[in-house]
Amino acid sequence: MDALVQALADPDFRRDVLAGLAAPIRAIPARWLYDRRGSELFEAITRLPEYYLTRTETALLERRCPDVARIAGPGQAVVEFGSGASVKTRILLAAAAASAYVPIDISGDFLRDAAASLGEDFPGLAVHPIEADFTRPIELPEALDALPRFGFFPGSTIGNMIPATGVDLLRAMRRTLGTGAWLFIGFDRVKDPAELLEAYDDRAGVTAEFNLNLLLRINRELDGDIPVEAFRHRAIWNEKLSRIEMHLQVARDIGFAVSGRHFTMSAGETIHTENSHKYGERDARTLLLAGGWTPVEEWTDEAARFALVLARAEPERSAP
Ligand code: AVJ
Repeated sequence: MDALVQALADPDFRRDVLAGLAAPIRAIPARWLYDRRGSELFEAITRLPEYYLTRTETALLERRCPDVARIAGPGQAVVEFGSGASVKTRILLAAAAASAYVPIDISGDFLRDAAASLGEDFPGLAVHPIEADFTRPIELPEALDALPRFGFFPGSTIGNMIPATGVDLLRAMRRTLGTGAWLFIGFDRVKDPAELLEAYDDRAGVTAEFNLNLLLRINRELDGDIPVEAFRHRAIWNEKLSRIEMHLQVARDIGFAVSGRHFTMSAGETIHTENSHKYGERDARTLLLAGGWTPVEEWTDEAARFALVLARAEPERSAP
């Protein structure tokens, strides 16, 4: 049985978990939070009263997509990076008179289902799903060669990356979309740390369950015996790095095994599981410029909790 579990385990998951648990500062990449259960829990998070992000961004999209459509013009090939959140895509497409829609995601099944249902709801829209890792430049289908390009990256997903990785991603998007393309991107704003902490440590404990689910996943998929009940969810505001961090903190000294390797942790130690960077008005612009995108227009809600920025890949200039 153990041998079977081991043989079926995702080798990338095992590599990341073993390396992350052995590191001096223990950390596991946030992407592994999103197994089936993790994705369900994240959906539940988006409906929590404390988690203002999704609600605020969706209302902003409803209100501002007509402006965006006017600025960018009709006939765009809308390229969505890490699709799946098709609610937001529908708001954009309903306002935009786009010619084509290109959802890019690493998870193929989900991608094809979402693409099929969108194709039905927007007849006349050419849908070209691409199963790929969008952190690297992607060759778009030839059928789109003549169309203007419009990248869509909502959800403050950019906030999951440290700025250096975010800039690499923005540059890869520029390579994928080409000079002259638009990028429409969501940023969560810096705000009162108390409000941020509530959003990442809700009263109902859904975010805690989302975080702790990673340990259950490790035990199940990597033949682990981590005592999950010894861990607690922690959300921390890191002022210097302008980000919320999620950690799993152990309450007592423990020893456990994962994939036949043994680990120990002392009371109070943590495993870092996610970052969610928050950007001020100028921070967001600087990040975009560093990634090769010139901000053109931006919109926020009345409380300036969340921002949508429309940027453009202008021709690169070497002087002055
Ligand atoms: C999906 C990365 C935007 O950082 O706010 C929510 C993930 N983690 N609550 C975020 C998340 C804990 C979310 N993103």
